[in-house]
Amino acid sequence: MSELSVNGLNGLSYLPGYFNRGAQEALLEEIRAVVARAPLYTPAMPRTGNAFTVRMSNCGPLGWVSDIAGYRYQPHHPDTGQAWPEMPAVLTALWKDLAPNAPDPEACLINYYKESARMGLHQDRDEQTFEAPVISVSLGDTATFRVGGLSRKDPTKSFRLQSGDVVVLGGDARLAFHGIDRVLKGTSTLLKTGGRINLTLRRVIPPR
Ligand code: MD3
Ligand code: FE
Repeated sequence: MSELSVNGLNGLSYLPGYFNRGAQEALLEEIRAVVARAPLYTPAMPRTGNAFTVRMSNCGPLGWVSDIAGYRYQPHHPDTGQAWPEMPAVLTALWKDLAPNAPDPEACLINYYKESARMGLHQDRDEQTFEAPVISVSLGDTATFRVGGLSRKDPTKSFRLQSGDVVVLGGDARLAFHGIDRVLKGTSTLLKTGGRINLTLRRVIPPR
């Protein structure tokens, strides 16, 4: 585990290779089962309705969605109207391992990047609490991701995320600007047709 230093923010930890190849394959099977019930959909940007280049799904009691009306968490899939599938036990175990004092995760956002997909610089602030960290798992092709500071104007640093890597965004880093610049084609054999999956585990509602 290593602390990444960006703009002096505390709470940004990087765990390269947290999941070995066998564990990545097992996790991928769990995600395939989720996506079989809650298909990847194409979110739209608020106001403009422009399509995201990333396709998404969720598991857990809540899921993050975006459409012309805005960003929000909701308990059902925007297309099927069905409740999101349960969060796989391996993900709740990951959370317990890395955020033992945080309340249970309520949402796991599944991002699927094809070769040309990107995610612009943004903050994760649609949750009603920022007490818990966000925990990210990367599967498939390597991505270059960028992390800045608490202001959009702050300088950014870029890092590579490989299949099996985990990042914990806690403390001040929880509200850092970040994004995915590109996915490096052909860098992993995990996904037979290439691309990248990122999972982000989140607590949405303050604990009671
Ligand atoms: C959170 N996902 O879903 S995860 C997102 O790889 C998102 O799909 C990216 O941003 C992805 O909202 C990045 C890794 C990450 C990196 C820096 C962060 C998440 C972060 C900084 C603050 C909060
Ligand atoms: Fe984000």
